[in-house]
Amino acid sequence: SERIAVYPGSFDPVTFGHLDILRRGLSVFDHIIVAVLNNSRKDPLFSVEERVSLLKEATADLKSVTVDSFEGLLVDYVQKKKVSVVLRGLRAISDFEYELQIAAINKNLNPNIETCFMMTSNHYSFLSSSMVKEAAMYGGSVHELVPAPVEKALKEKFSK
Ligand code: COD
Repeated sequence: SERIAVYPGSFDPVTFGHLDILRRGLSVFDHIIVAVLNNSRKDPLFSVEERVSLLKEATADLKSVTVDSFEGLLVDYVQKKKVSVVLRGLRAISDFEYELQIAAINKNLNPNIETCFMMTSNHYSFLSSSMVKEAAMYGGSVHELVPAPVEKALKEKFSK
């Protein structure tokens, strides 16, 4: 049977760090569903439609990837998709506690779902969506951090 994982996140916006985990995840899973959180509590820079669309562009060359969005609990979405594995990336030590908390809550909510962590490549270990947004907001170059359509979308957001 196919090994499928859900790769959830805010992806506000998608960076080369996210894409690195995705590509490497494809060496372990046959198919990955990228699930963008549609969260009204957080205040994202990009709408969920924009985030999904930028992810679709960035993953257009990856046949075994689908991009979707979800609301509510991650474990409910994962179960609805009949998947039992959540894929997450781990960067620095600072990610560990946050990721451990999410994984622990999810395990509590649904013990049948496993979280699988992949270590970030050293090259991207400093990279986060929030740093990218801050750099772009002050006119810094994010060319090496995000795909070209994301760079363009950031420029448009901050030129307003
Ligand atoms: N290199 C490698 N991996 C990276 C990098 C990088 N440079 N940057 C980010 N990543 C990884 C992250 O570690 C993460 O695994 C993934 O990419 C997505 O990152 P983000 O920052 O876009 O996503 P988050 O952390 O905001 O996502 C949080 C969730 C959406 C998963 C979480 O809030 C959630 O599930 N919410 C739904 C409600 C719910 O179920 N709550 C209970 C559990 S918290």
